[in-house]
Amino acid sequence: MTSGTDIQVLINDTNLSEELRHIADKVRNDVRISFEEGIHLFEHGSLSFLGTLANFIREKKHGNNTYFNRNFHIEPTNVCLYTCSFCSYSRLIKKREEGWEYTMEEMLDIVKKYDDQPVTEVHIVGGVLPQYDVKFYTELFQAIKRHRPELHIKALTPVEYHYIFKKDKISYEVGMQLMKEAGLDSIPGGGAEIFHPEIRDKIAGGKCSGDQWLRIHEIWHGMGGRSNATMLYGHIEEYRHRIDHLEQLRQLQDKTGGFQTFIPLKFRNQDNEMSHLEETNVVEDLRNYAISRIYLDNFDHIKAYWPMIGRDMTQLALAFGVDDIDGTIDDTTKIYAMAGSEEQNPSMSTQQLVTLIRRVGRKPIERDTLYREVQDFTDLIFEEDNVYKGYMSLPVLNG
Ligand code: V47
Ligand code: SF4
Repeated sequence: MTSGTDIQVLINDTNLSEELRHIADKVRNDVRISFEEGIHLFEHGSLSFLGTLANFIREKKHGNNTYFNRNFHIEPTNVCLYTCSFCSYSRLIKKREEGWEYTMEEMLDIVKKYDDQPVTEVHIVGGVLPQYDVKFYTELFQAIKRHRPELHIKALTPVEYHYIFKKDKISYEVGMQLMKEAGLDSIPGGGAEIFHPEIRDKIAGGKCSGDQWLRIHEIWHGMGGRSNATMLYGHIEEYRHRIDHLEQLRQLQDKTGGFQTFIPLKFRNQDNEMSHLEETNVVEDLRNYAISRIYLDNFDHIKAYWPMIGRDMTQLALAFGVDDIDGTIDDTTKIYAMAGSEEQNPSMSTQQLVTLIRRVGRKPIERDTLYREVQDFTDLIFEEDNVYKGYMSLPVLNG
């Protein structure tokens, strides 16, 4: 675990450059790093240097607490009229037979499947198609709330919102108000990709711009709503595009305080138009988590999306700034399975998730979408499971 002493060692280490020691000093004293320093970290920060800084921040904010929630996903369709080159969905517009387009009833049936399960959140996101419009989504949210009022609806991204509001010729403000009244509780982080137009125009041309993505979140925050943010990295972008992305999020967060968590999403290269690109390696992924944690000083949480990166990598990420690992997902989240995620069947029970967290000496805390504690699993022994009893005797839960 990282202490202030570990950082002090870096500050005094004359083998390190002046610039890196200065950054370590800033982190030690809670001083924000600059755009140029962010780039410098990407270019010159070693894995161990970045890990020490990021873990210091993570433990200062959360100690060993590691959050997860119990949620399930609905993907209304896997067909999309946009053609983002990193996505496996858009090709389906040509191969419709491989696609699905759920009706309202089919989506409600998915919700009902979880009636007797202690889930707190439904995460709804998928492709963009004309039949899924303002009327459809407001009716869907209302129907979910009628059926299960306490279920938190985390749904759609500015990509869908921009499209459906434009189609109905209503402003973002009016549109988001309609969504709120229908039962929308929060907005997930998707659709952010890379904000910088040099990259966005090449990989996600046609859908909402970076500015529009940020504007919709700003309006939602202004209405008292909370949301998440992502960054799709490891394709054709340069480090300056990543830092630009983080900078824009940091500036909006200064203004609104409405973001809860930042989720770096590693580009996966299976079955999409960028399959020729090599994926980033483990070291680069951990460095990216760490720099995100260091740069986004005004974000409470950094999340690793475990179905995408796999269980071993998730455990590693917990030492590089990550304090949240998303949810227990009992059905296959298909967008990732298609793009080549580590988990071909990404489901993990609460018990498995708790074990994963405990094994690396952290404290598993179930949260709801708004990060209110639901249950502390640190000392809970699952009755039917004798594997955990072994771990409980290890001195791993320090702090
Ligand atoms: O915006 C698509 C990404 C995102 C690929 O807010 C890909 O809690 C990697 O945003 N390789 C949607 N990524 C998912 C998302 C999300 C996930 C988990 C939790 C939350 C949250 C949000 O998935 C898209 C896009 O950036 N994506 N294709 C790919 N080939
Ligand atoms: Fe459509 Fe989203 Fe895939 Fe782009 S990333 S093609 S908007 S589903």
